Amino acid sequence: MPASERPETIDAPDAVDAPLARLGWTPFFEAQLEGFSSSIPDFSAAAQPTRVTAVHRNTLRVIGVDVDLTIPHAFEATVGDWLMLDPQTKTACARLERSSLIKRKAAGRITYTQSIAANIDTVFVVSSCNADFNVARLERYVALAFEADTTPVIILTKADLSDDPDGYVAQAQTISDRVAVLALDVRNTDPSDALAPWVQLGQTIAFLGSSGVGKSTLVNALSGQIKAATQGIRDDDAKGRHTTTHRELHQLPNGCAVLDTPGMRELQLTDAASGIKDVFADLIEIAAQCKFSDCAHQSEPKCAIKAGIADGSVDPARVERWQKLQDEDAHNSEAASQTVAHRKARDKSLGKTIKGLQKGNRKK
Ligand SMILES: Nc1nc2c(ncn2[C@@H]2O[C@H](COP(=O)(O)OP(=O)(O)OP(=O)(O)O)[C@@H](O)[C@H]2O)c(=O)[nH]1
Ligand SMILES: [Mg+2]
Ligand SMILES: [Zn+2]
Repeated sequence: MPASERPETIDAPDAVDAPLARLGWTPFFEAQLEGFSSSIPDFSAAAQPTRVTAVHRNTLRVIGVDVDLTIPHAFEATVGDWLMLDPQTKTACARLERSSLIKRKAAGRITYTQSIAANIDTVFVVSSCNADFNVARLERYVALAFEADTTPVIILTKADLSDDPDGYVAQAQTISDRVAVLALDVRNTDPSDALAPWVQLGQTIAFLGSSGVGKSTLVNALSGQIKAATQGIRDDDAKGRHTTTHRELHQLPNGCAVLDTPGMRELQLTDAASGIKDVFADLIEIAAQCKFSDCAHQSEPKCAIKAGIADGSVDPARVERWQKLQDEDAHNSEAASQTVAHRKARDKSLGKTIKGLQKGNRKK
């Protein structure tokens, strides 16, 4: 891995409260505390920072210094968020600004955006050297991570099961020259050294990928103990059994926070235009040479992308995947904003109806 791909600076843990640093607290959050008490109504001066480690149907689990509580939902918090906890009421009185937010189109018919995690520094995009491996899927995850302002790293597990792990690595390396790619045999080798550049005190890392690729196995290997259940995959198609069922933030002995997530069945992007641009930066650079600035690279004259395909310097399959992701993202972003607009309009008209009823009642 080139040195340039390693994280340059790790927030100095001694600049902030050490026990909080072990939960991922950095100067970015510390700086937000000043001025809170005056600017936020209902803010308790005794409020203390706590991190959301799990989101349940009706509650959040928050952990802080000498705090481990279940509290009601607040501020649309997601896993990884920092909430200021009022020790008296045991409720959240503020959510800190996020350093990053990973979101996707929620699975299902109605289009809305689902937050997956906040305040993640590094996203380990996990796939395995078997039938799960798929460049198009990896590109999606990498776009998601770029869009969220995190650093993506591709991890290819089960190197022990492949005759040619280097072949998988080479394919994954074609995705982006900004993304480090590692092949690991997590069964027989401790991954701590290979992942050490990212797995540091005060950092927060997240494992994302399909079911059965070995995310929880990695979490357990890094912690040196069983934090999460793991289970064998199906023999016929190498698919996992959805062993992890909810997102949970764990603490590693070295003070790195690590998020284990359930395998995603499908990952649809929404509002990810800039993340997609980051992944396909090479094609965007070439497309800048097309005669027309809005060239669709189909039948336009003097199209640099088509010229690249013709001379073999551009992979037509990659162009197709780029266009497909762009279209999907545009479609989902539009549909999601319509859903929000529809909800707002519905809430407004419902509000009017209620007000009308209240008026009617008062007249009676
Ligand atoms: N041979 C081999 N098996 C591995 C490796 N990493 C994980 N496994 C196995 O893969 C299976 C699935 O691993 P899990 O860690 O449960 O996978 P997961 O990604 O957490 O799956 P979900 O929780 O369903 O999303 C388990 O049987 C692991 O022992 C590896 O590097 N080599
Ligand atoms: Mg798991
Ligand atoms: Zn073109």
